[in-house]
Order: sequence, then structure tokens, then C-alpha cells
Amino acid sequence: PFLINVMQHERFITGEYDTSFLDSAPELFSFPESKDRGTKMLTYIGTVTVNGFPGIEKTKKPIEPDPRVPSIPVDETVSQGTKQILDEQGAEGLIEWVKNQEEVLITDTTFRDAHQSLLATRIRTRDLVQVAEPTSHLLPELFSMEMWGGATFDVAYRFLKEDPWDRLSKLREKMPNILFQMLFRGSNAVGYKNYPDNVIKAFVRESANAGIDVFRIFDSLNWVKGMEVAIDSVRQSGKIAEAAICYTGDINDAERPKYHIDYYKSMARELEALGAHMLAIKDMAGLLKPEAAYRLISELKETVDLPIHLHMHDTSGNGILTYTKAIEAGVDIIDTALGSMAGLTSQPSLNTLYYALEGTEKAINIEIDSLEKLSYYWEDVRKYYHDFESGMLAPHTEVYKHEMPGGQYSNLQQQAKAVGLGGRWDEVKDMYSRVNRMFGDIVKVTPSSKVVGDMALFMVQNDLDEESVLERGQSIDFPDSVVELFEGYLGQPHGGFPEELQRVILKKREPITVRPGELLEDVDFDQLQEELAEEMGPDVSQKDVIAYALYPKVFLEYIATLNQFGDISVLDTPTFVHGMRLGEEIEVEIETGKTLIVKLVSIGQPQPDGTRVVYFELNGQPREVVIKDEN
Ligand code: 3PY
Ligand code: ZN
Repeated sequence: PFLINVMQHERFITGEYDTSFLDSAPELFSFPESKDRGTKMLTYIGTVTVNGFPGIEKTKKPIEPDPRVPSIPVDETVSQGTKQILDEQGAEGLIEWVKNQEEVLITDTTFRDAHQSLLATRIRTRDLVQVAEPTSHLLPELFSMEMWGGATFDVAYRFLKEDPWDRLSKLREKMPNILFQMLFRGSNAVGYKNYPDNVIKAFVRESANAGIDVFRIFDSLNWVKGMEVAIDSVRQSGKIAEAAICYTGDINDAERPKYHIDYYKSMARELEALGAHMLAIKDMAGLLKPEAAYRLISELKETVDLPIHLHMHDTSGNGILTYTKAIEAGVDIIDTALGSMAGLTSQPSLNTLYYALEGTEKAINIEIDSLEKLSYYWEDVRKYYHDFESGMLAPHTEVYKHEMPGGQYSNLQQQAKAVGLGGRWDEVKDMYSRVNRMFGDIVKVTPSSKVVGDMALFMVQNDLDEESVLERGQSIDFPDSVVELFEGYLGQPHGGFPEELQRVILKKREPITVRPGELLEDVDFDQLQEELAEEMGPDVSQKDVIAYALYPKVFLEYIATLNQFGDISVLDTPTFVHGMRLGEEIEVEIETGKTLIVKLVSIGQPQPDGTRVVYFELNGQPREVVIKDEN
């Protein structure tokens, strides 16, 4: 195209050019939109229109008005916030600042855990970016925005077909004043298994450089050794290492002595000694009851000299009461979500907590109007993702029995349906807690929670109980995840594994007791880079290489989708999920200032080879794509 551009240029044709011609005629470098890019996008729209979105039932595209994006005055400059304190005063300075605050500080989880727990992590970057600037203007008092990590990394590539690093950089640009926080699964990074140490270090370095400020680090068995490399790497990056203790059981239940208050106090001391800047209590299922919260926070405050950050899920409906008690006991920071994205398996609502504490000496220092305006936006956007809602409609107190994390409940329900156990869901829930007891009462959070879920499904499906597993175990092929857990590849649980069960599950295999990272060989990043270059061409970034090291298969599938459909992150969410209605016209801004107008004209009858021709207009020109009808 470059040569054609040159030869067709008016000044070239008339011979009026000299050597500065190339510099003075920038239009030479603007090439016509490749036909390919348009066709790829139409192929995606055609595919999802004909076949529906993978994993959900095909439904009619609803007509939704544009979401209510809060407006901000054109000339308003954004207020400085915690990000400036960290950048100017460093990690230690920020921690001092936190300790000096009278009011409780707030982390907003709307951009991460709220949608991970309510909408299967499906919120797309464009819906976050659209409200990012208003959020940074309206909520400058926030301690942090949790907006990355957990399942968001994997789901972005796997289901949303977008790059999570791109999300981080776009949000960072629009929100310069608030600390960005991510959930990091210690040696499991943002995955479901232990990775070699050099992967953990590279991931932390790269994400710190890309804009993450606070790393909440946990281990899925509360095994402190599994958190060491991550804590160290975060400290070296100059960012905040927030070490988390996962909360399970009930400190006030005398019949559950394994997770006694002393257990938490001693883990808190260990984490402080390891150099944690802050301590998080990560109540991933929402088991911390109000009185227990008061006791836990009060005693931890006396035990360590670190700010304490409390995270919980509102599954039982007791969240606001628990937070109120924790605030009374002097907790430094709590995690909440915006009203319309809060409650149930998500975090408690900040809007609700605001009113619970209004007029008291513990009042929340944030404008309620700002919270309501942002809630409108999420109320509208949440509708786009209706098909991913869990179906839980009311507070669910049974969580105190089964102890499933907020993000797991709907997931396991889906898994159960997929293996034909949808009608036996009550049995699966019950089995989940029985498996927990069989495993010796372990911490259940990604990925250990997934192992408990896998085993529960396996036992219900095969009509096994505790006794038959031990009696017939030698001839049973247990799920891979269960074998790996008992081999020690997720680390060591408090009190060790039950020995008899371990022997039965492992058969002749020997378990390890050292940190898996000590045995795993470093990943060769140069080699991965070369492998990727073959798939992607020479433009492979370090971020791509890290993603490929974490998820080889998922990442290659993502690249294949990009090759097939182009960058579909630019589509609006209703079109991304449902495709288009007949006769509908949409505008797609494929890059700043460059918009395609797409109209769906008609869908042809199925052909003998199982395909249909889908007829579009692209910028007024007729275009057809051939789609395989999978129905
Ligand atoms: C995650 O690891 O994704 C979690 O949210 C655990 O609670
Ligand atoms: Zn959570």
C-alpha cells in the first residue's frame, strides 16, 4: 500500500516533489482500512448472531438504553489521592499515612471481586474504562480500587478475548489518583497451580511497572512459605505487600478449635516478620460473624503493628453488621462494592454502610451522591451481563455450613450441571463440607476450593462416601487436582494431610513437603518468546510471554481468535454477547476517531453444508460472510 500511496499522490504524479516529499506528506502513511479487518469483525458478529455466545443460552438481543455515565465538569481537575502519597512518600510513607487516619478507609471492589462473584468475572474492559474517569473524580477519597487479579486475568483471555494488560494500562491512564490493587494467589500467581519462582517474580515486576500498587497476596492453604517469594518481589518493586490470612471456621465456635484465635494471631506475627506492609483478613466465603469480627480485629491490632484490611462477602446478609463491628474494633480499611454491584456473593454495599454509620463518629468520609451516581451506571451495565448472573436471589445463610467462597458457588453449580448433577445440587453442597472434613478441615479458596469442589462432584457422581473412598480407594482414579493437592503441589495445610487418605489417593507416589517452587525449574522466557514469535510475528511483548508462561493453551487460543476475528474488544457489550438484530445499525469505533458503520441486512437460509450467508452493509457497502451454523 505504501508504494501505491506514493505513486497515486497528486504531487508525485505531477512531478512536484523533492526529497522532503515524504516528510511533508504524512497522508502517505495512512493506508486504507484493510478489507480484512472489516471482514474479520463481521465474521465475529455473524458468528455470535447465528450461534449465540459460548456457554450461555442463545437469547434475543435486548434493547438497552445507553448506560448513565456520570458527567464531570469539563474543566474539573482530578483531586490528588493515595496514589500520589505512595509515589511521593514510598511504601513506608503510605503505611504511616494509613495508620494516622481517624476514619475507616475504603477499597472499592466493583471492578474486580464484585463482578467475579456476581457475573462470573465477565465485565469487559470497555465498560470499566467508560466509567473510570468519573470514578476517579467522584471517589478520590478511596484507599484503593481493586481492579485486577484473581480470575480477571484468565477470564479476559479465555472468554472475553481481550488483553488484561491493556485493561490495566487504560484504567491507569484514566485514574491517576487512586491506588490500584490486585489479588495475587501467592505461588499460584493468577492461576490454579504453583509456578516456578521466576514466573512469580517476573509477573510482579511487570504488573508493578504497569500500574499495580497494592498486591494482596494469599496462599490457598494459608501456608506462609507459599507467600514468601511474592511478598519479597513486591517489596523489591517498591509497592505495597499486603499479606492476607484467609479466614475459615469460626473463632468463637469451641467445637472448631483448629481455627482458633491463636491460629490467626500466630500467622499474623509470621507475616509481619516476613516484611508484610499490611495485613488483610480475607473472608472469601463470608463466614466472619459480627462478634467474631470485633474480637478478631481487636486482638490482631494488639498482636501486630500493621494496618488491617478486611475483605468479606455478603453471602449470608450479615456483611454490614460484621463491618460495623470491625470498624468499632478499629479496622483500618474495608472492602465494599458500589450499591448496584454489592450484596449476596459480592462485597457489602458501600452505599448501605454509609447510611448505617451516618451521623456517628465512625461516619464514612465519602459523598453519598457520588456513590449513587456511580451505582446508576452499574445498574445499567449489569443488565448487559444478565446471562452470567448466578441466580441467587436472596441472602444465603447456608454458607456458614458449606463454606464455599463467593466466587465458587455459581461456578460449582455450573460444573455440577455440566456433569449431569444439576438435580442433585443439595447433595453436592453437603458433600462439599464432608469433603472438607475428610481433607482435615482445610482453607478453601482458589485453588484449594476447586479441589474440594472437584472431589465433591466426583464422590456424588460415583456414589462414594467417606468409608468407601478409604476402602476402595486403591482402585479409584481420583481427579488430577485431588492427587496434586495430596502430593503437596499446592503447599502444605495447617496440621498436615490426613495420612490414611493421602496414602489411598497417592497410591505409590511420594508426596513432597518442600515448597514446590524449590523443585520447579525456572521457565526459559527467551524460548517462550521465540515460540510466540512463530504464532504472533516479531511483536511479542514481555507481557505476552508472561501470559503464555501462565496459560499456554488459553493464550494461544486467544491469539488464534485475534487472527480470526481481529480485535473484538472494540464492540459494545450487547453486540459482543448477542450479535445484531435484523435491520439494526451499529457504530464501532475501531480506533480513536475511526468508526465503522455496520448494518445487519439479512441472514440466509441454511445451506446443505451447514453454513449460512450473513448479509451486512459496512459503511454503506454490501458485504457477505459465510458462517457455520452450529445449532
Ligand atoms: C480468587 O482467587 O480469584 C478469589 O477471589 C479468591 O477469593
Ligand atoms: Zn473475595
